Amino acid sequence: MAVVSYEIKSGVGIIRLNNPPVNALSQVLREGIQNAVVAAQGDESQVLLIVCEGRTFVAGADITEFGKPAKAPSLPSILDSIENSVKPVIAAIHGTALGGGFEIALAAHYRCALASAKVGLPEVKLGIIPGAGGTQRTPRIIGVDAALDMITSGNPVAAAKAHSMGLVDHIINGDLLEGAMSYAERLIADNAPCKRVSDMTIDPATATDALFDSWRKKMAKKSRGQLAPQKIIDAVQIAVTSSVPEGMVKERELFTECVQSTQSSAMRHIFFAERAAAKVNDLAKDTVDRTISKVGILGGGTMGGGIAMNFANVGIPVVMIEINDDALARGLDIVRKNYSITVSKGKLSEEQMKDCLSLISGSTNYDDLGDVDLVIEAVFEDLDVKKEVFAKLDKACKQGAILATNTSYQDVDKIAAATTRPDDVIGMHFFSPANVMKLLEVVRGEKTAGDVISTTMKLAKKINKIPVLSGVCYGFIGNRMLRCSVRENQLCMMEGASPEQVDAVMQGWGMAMGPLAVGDLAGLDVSYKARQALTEEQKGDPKSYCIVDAMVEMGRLGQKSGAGYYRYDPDTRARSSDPEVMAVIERLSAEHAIERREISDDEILNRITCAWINEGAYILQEGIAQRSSDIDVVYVNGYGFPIYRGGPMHYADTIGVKKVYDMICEFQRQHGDVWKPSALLEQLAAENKTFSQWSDEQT
Ligand code: 3H9
Repeated sequence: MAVVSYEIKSGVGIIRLNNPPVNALSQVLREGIQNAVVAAQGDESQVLLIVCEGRTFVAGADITEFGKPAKAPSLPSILDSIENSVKPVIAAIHGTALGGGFEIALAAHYRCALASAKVGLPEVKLGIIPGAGGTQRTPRIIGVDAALDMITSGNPVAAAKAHSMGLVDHIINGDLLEGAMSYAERLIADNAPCKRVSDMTIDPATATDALFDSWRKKMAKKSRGQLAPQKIIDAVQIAVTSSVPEGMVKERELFTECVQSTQSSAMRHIFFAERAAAKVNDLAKDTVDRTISKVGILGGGTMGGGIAMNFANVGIPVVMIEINDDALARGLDIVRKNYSITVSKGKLSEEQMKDCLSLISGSTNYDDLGDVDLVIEAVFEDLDVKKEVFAKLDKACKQGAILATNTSYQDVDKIAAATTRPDDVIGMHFFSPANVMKLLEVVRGEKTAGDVISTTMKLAKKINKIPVLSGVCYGFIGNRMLRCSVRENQLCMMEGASPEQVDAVMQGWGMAMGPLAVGDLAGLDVSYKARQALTEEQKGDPKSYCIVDAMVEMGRLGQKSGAGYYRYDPDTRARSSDPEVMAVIERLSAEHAIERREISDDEILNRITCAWINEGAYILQEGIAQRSSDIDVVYVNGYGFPIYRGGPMHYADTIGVKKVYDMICEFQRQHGDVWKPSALLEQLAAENKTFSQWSDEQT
């Protein structure tokens, strides 16, 4: 079928777009729309209807074309043709009309949408601003404040709400084409005019400088370090005093500036990386997924409860198993409280909460796992305990059930070996809070069956997680790299930095929080306890953990005990510096005969980021991660890495792999073999290649 086809029915000129999978506005589609609209001006049709084949209306510009030389016709010129059409143009929306897709709809004279459709301008999530009138037309319809909310958040708006805001004129229940045709015929009968959004104006009283300033401040805080949100505000402000054609010229300049920025390139990288991460390279083509209709969760702690919610939220029944009635009641209560918080925030209705809760049952008997298709173990992080649990699961669960462990460090192969069916065993490493965090590390054991991997990856998407496949190693992808950066933040403090300096550097660079503040939040005892299970060799250089151990041994466990690297106000949790901590650090430096020195912010940044990158390179060379962008997805979605820097491996590609290699070699000279560069890093530096190029070559 042609990318764009045209026919006239009952006076309606139907322009059908068909560019699977999401009708992105690639050059052929743009050209096809332009030609169809222009040609239709002189034919016998009375109105034009733009409608899409497939699963969605146009989902926006073709993101793969960004950064390449622009090819005519440009989207703004097509929108000119649409808006200046002599006969009314109607956009008929199903699925999602996003970005350039919604901008087409805004240039049309009427918009109708299926009740299930959504519209939105998600460009900000790609580090850009709408570049085809979105910032100029939207505020004319819904006002400046609502437009800023919609465009700076990038969140889609459901059809009913869009209708109430005036963004959509007519809602269709039932068949899209039938509904759109009868709407078009009604417009013909009414002799409806070409209603142009460009003819609308913005009331200046609703668009004061103070309003724009408050949005600038709000976005500087909410999207710290990001360029696009500020440019969106600039563009919307321009709309107040300019005509749409004038405003679009300026909007285009701002759009171009954003598209060319390293921030947008990083965010586009993450967009494609998240989609690539779901793909498993070596699965047999004929792999048939297992059906997951009921799930068992072993352990009703914070983690188990959070995991259970993910399944209930998408209508999959869950049975939670605990060791006794009290523990079970506590577990179910955690879930109830979490849902109540969501209801109180207005993000869930009472009715929805009841539906979800009705899907979660509890038991203290393993026999109640007999009919589940997947069980996820979320018990204490101890290999022996987990092995015992898996031996029991092996007996209790039916043949064909997937047996998953939520371990964050333990050896999935050893856990699998405790069963008679290691091919059914897999790791599902959720991140805390498990009902909120998007990342899911799916850990394939040596014997995990292909259909178990495939089922788990798809199930992750179903429960709205972003899955990344990892092989077995201590800490998998994320925590293994984290250990290396923690080593460096500890050593920087031993050599002269303060917790405040380390946190300020990393937060200032864009991390959601400084690493030491994160430690306080997670609880310093967590890594302390994990370390107790390690041999001296596995623990590494005592200088790299003596500070955190001292904190724990002083009872400074972090926020939960009111003090860690910082002190916390018991009522407000406000953080303050504590001279006692500096005294401990200085004492430990002296005990280890380290002469403290001034450490530059750059050194801290480079040591922490290079520690991630070098370990990431080892992870790639060992085949633990499938591709370098998977590592980026893990860091952006699980570790507070700034999306606009694209993840550690993309960051290395951006600043230059050779430069990173040279820094690491220098660190090795200064600090020893913990900094031994990975062979892969060395190879890429020699060949002047990026991680991304290398990953592409592997598939
Ligand atoms: C824009 O419009 C700028 C304008 O203002 C100005 C221009 C001048 N381009 O997500 P899925 C691919 S900026 C190219 O798995 P779903 C995607 O990579 C754009 N490719 O499906 C994947 O490929 P593969 C503003 C795209 O059903 C496949 O399609 N628009 C694009 O879960 C399926 O995608 C956006 O930011 C694209 N625009 O979700 C919307 N979109 O199979 C971005 C998708 O090879 N898209 N692909 O892995 C989305 O949010 C989701 O794809 C959507 C469907 C909700 C539409």
